[in-house]
Amino acid sequence: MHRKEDARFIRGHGNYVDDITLSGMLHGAVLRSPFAHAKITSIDTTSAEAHPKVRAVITGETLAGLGLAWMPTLSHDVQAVLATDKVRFQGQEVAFVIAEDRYSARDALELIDVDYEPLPPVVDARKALDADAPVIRDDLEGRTDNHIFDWESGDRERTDEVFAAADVVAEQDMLYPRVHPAPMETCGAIADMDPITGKLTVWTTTQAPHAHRTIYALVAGLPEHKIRVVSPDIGGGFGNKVGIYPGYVCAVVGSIVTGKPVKWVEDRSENLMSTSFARDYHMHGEIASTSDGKILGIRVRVLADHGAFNGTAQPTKFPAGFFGVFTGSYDIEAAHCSVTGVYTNKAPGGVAYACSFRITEAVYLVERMVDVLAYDLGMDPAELRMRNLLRPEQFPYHSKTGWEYDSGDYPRTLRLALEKAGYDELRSEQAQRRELNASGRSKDLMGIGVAFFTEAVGAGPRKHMDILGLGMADGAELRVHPTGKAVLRLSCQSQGQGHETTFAQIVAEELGISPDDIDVVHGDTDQTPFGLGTYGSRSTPVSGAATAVVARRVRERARIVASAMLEVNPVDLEWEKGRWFVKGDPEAGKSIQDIAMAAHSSLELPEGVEGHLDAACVYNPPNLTYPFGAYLCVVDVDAETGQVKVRRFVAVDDCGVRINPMIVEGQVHGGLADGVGMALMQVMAFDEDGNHLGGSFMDYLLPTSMECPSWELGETCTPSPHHPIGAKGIGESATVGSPAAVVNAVLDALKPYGVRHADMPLTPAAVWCAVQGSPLRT
Ligand code: MCN
Ligand code: CUM
Repeated sequence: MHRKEDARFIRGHGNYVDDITLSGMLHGAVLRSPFAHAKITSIDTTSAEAHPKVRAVITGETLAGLGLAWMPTLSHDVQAVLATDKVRFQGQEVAFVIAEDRYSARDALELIDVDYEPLPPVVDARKALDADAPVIRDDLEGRTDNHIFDWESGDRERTDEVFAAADVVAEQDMLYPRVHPAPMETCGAIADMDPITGKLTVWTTTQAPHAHRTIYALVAGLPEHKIRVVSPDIGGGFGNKVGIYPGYVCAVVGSIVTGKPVKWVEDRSENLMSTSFARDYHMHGEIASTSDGKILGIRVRVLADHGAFNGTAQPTKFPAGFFGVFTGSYDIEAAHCSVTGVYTNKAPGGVAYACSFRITEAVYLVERMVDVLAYDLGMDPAELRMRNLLRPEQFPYHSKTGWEYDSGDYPRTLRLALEKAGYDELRSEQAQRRELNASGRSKDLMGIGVAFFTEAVGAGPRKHMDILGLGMADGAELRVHPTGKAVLRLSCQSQGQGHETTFAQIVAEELGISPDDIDVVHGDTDQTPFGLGTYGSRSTPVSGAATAVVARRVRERARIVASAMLEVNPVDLEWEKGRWFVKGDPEAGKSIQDIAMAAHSSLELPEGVEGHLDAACVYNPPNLTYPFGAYLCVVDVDAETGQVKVRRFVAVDDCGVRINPMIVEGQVHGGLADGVGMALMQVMAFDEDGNHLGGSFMDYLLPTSMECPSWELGETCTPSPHHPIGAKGIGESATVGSPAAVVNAVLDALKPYGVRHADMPLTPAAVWCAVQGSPLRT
């Protein structure tokens, strides 16, 4: 089925925040810090206020007067809305100008005079805990260092024992660099405080409208029914639109101060420099095995760079997200990891870019470590994986770090990927190529990279998972109108994933109503039930389950109505898609449309049965879902220029039952392109003063069709046993699994040069330096 929403998108009729214009609307712009770390000694806004088109200038001091200078982050920290004391990263919000038009607001920024006293910045996370490191968060009481948290998982002692007894131990330091999802649409908001009704409406780019509303309620002290958050069409979120940004809060305050609606939409550089980044994990991995390649244990130490405020959005009990699944897809005896989070003078964030709550980092780590081990053992990396993958009979599998993998048949999926790629032929082609290289007849290298991943998505069971105290369940409401058309209301919010299509398909499958007759309403807190929103590929696992459950409840209500219509006992009715009929008499039946009309009619219903045809549900998932996949990448590398070309990419994904195969493939295509981008091109770089070096698309590179091969997809289907329709999430799988496949492929190409590891991004310079055996200078 084609996507219902594309009819408006491909005609240019999407309705994004910046398309909305309200009567009398003013425009805001943010003044940002040029320094990574500096004391603010004074801010003079006189000239800006004198600008003929400026209506107001808001500073940290104005906000402090309202008790709004600081706001809570999603990780139990606070973040400056507008700086009052210091600036803590380049691009931090310092003042907000409200003017009659966007250009005047921007012009007036230049009229604001701020005196800064620069302070030494902490740029390298590895130096953040040094005794002489400047303390970034001196706003927090009693704070004498840049330490945020320590978190560990697994059994340290048991792991140490396993390592002590192992034949082989391989160690490797690796960095998953700071990257940014860079969605097509940047972030923005329009705030409209109605002075008569006291109702605040915020149109905003949010992946989690209900969570945002509750946070506004808590921060502003307004009751929730006086706040309406609307998330219209969104041009990509990728985790960038989970958090609340200072610009949103400034727009709200601006509307209160001026009595007019205020629009604030950031530009591309602001998006890249100040909004939620991803990764920035410095990892030290160790892997232990027998000499013939049975993996015994994995041990990891991580230093996590969280920037100037701990603004990552992770479930409360999981400060390092779901990094705990770093044991990957393998049957091992023991594992342990410890993660230390630190502050640095960089933008806050940390949940973004299809990360599945840090499973991107975990999968990259374990898949690189398996290749490092293969290198040391002189074993084929695909064979090493096959030897250690969990076996189908081990499911449900209880991992050594406490996760319950719901279902899987890993060897089948890996075998399929190897067959599709023609693995043996590729290896023989490579052997021939290496002969040519060795005899100096060619400098063209070829590499084959394999990665196998398992994700844990669909957060999550309320008793284990909450964000800022809000449990991670989601509501759904389904109403069938008298004519048999339906409306489904969801708490999650699509940013391009196609929910208006796929969620209609779930109802269609359960009730036999055409998906064209089912309207999916989302992204408006006044119109939808409460729930935590779309991220961590949770919509299908949680809201998708809620949708199947409400549809089934409606079906059961329909059965009672049908029994009254047919004057039979409900137990004597049988369901076939779209109708209830009398067992043994298929002719005597009523379609769901007939039943819907009857449910709204004067038909007498049994005692205690209400009329109409609707249902609601709050779905509290019993477990996460565990999608998985096997990826294989083939690259050609020019040893003389360091240029990498991705020749082929085979991706076999298993996300259980696929609701819409085309949408699933689209999700995978997008994620694979992300992986090529991260592996070869992307990094948010900083100089030693903390200047951001990637504030535009000239420096922060996005992959295009030129860098991507024609993806070769395959699938296996292992339904989730606890999900009502057996579906698992897919939205982040390819971003999680693909970087390791590409990096493994490049390093496989460089094997003859004795290169075992090199960090992303594997730019031509990085590859060339690795070949030369010289350190990369950035
Ligand atoms: N789907 C399906 N069958 C399945 C699983 C999913 O047909 N077995 C469909 C779903 O119904 C949905 C889509 O695939 O239409 C993605 O579903 P899901 O895996 O549940 O992920 P979410 O809908 O929760 O989307 C979130 C996920 C995340 S966290 C990031 S980051 C990301 C991603 O989606 N951001 C995206 N993919 C994106 N795609 C687009 N176009 N834009 C983004 O911002
Ligand atoms: Cu981690 S990016 Mo998605 O979960 O929105």
